[in-house]
Amino acid sequence: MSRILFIAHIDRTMLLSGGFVTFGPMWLSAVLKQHGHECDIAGIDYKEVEKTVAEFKPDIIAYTTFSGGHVEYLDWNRRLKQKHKFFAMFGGPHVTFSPEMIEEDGVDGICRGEGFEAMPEFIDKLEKGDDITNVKNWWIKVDGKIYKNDQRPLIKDLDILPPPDRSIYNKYKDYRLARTATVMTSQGCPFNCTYCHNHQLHKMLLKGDPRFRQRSVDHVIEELKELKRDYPKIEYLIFRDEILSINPRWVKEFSEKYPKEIGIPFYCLMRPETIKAEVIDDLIKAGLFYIGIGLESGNDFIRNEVLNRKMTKEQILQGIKILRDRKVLFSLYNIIGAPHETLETAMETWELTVKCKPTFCDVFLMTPYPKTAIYDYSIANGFYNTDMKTPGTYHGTIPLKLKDAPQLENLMHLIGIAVEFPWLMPVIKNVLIKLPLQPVYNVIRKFWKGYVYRYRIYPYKVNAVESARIIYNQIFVSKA
Ligand code: B12
Ligand code: SF4
Repeated sequence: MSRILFIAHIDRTMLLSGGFVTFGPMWLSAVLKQHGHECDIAGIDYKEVEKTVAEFKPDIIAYTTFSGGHVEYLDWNRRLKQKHKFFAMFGGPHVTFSPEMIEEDGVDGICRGEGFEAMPEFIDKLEKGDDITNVKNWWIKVDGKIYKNDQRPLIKDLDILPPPDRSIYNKYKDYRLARTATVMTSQGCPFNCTYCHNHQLHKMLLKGDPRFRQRSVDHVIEELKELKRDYPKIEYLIFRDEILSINPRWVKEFSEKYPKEIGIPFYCLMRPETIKAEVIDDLIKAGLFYIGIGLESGNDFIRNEVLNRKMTKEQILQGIKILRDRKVLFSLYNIIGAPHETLETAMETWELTVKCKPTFCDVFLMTPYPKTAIYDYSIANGFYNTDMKTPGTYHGTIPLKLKDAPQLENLMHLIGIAVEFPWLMPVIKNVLIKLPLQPVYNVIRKFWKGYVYRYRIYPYKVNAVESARIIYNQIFVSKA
């Protein structure tokens, strides 16, 4: 039996308001517990991590890395290594695509891609003192020498997995108090948007590996029955799948079983051109409360050539009409700051969004993650900043070289309001985005978002205790 401490990003405000947890550790913990191991988690900040290490005394520290956040984990790991003896392993999207992180000081092993089989197999060998240099998916450093192994096939049937182990988060009061929980029914996405990790994953697939896998409806329902039993406060579910409703037959079965057995209102994501009336009707029957849609850009060249979204404006408007005809609440998510973006192209995004009349519009700054197609495109086409770092948020500064960058950054904060009140756009475009008032615009964006979340797109109202905890966390605890 090994003691494994997962380190993953934990934001207590997000735990309470959105039940936001990291699925990798939760799911891996469930699998590892089946193999008789003990698991814990930490990740609020270094102080919490250090305290947990001292108390839990892990044999293994297992980091789930996102690009950008990995830098902090490397630092934490070096500091921990000075005081404690443990095996430091790293998994998650960052090391999957940047496995050369194995060369960093203090990194003992990295797991590329799926960990469900790779992690227990590796730990079993480590525990027994067997050769650990030849386990598939792993890059390993032993006595300074690096061993690089091939990928293994993906698990074909996700139903063989136990449900994610939510209990590792129970030590956080904010999680126990949360009225929203997150769920994942699938892995992968068949599309190839240039800024997303899926096209990178597709390149790593072996013959016979599917691009998209979904658990059976019954398997998901069993998990949700447990969730209802263990967390009776839950009033809202967020399906974290890239696209929940890719398979209409699955949705039909879900719409028959979910309302009877679970009946909790839910949120999910969809692509506009995949919106079909029958599927939406089934989702509504199941309990759809609110839906998130990536519009991304109103400029055809940026949307289809640069971002590879492959959908026309007409398709977007048709999909949105289906939602509006049924009075479904929906958010549109847009990206500002892609290669070739100018104020004019961003205005096209605003115009198309206004035509769609969403319940809410959220806008993010383009962040090209290392090894993605958009990252390579940015370099090849002169948009790359040599001092570009991977930012930890989509709401800071535009990392690419764009002539209108400062104005676009200001616009990102104000565009949501300008979608709601289009008559504000002339003053935003001609005056406000030219002023150096970004911190003020940031506050305006956050207030607007808070308002919409409170009054429009959550099925319950945040109560006084929750508000007090959220404010306390934001001031004293949360890093985000
Ligand atoms: C849900 C989600 C969120 C949620 C929850 C975040 C969280 N902390 O989990 C929210 C909305 C908050 C979010 C925020 C962000 N996200 Co996000 N998010 C996702 C999403 C859709 C699902 C993640 C997930 O749970 N996957 C399912 C689990 C099972 O997969 P997994 O984590 O990869 O774990 C598997 C393997 O990687 C491996 N593994 C994982 N950890 C470990 C550890 C060890 C030791 C081992 C051996 C193996 C292992 O085994 C697991 C099982 O196979 C992914 C896309 C995706 N489908 O993965 C993007 C994704 C992870 N997010 C991404 C990004 C960029 C972000 C943000 C940085 C965006 C931003 N700038 O604000 C923030 C960062 C927040 C943070 N620091 O946590 C990127 C990461 C890209 C990259 N190169 O790192 C992804 C890949 C999407 C994309 N753009 O391509 N995100
Ligand atoms: S549709 Fe969404 S999840 Fe799928 S590749 Fe595009 S951005 Fe990624």
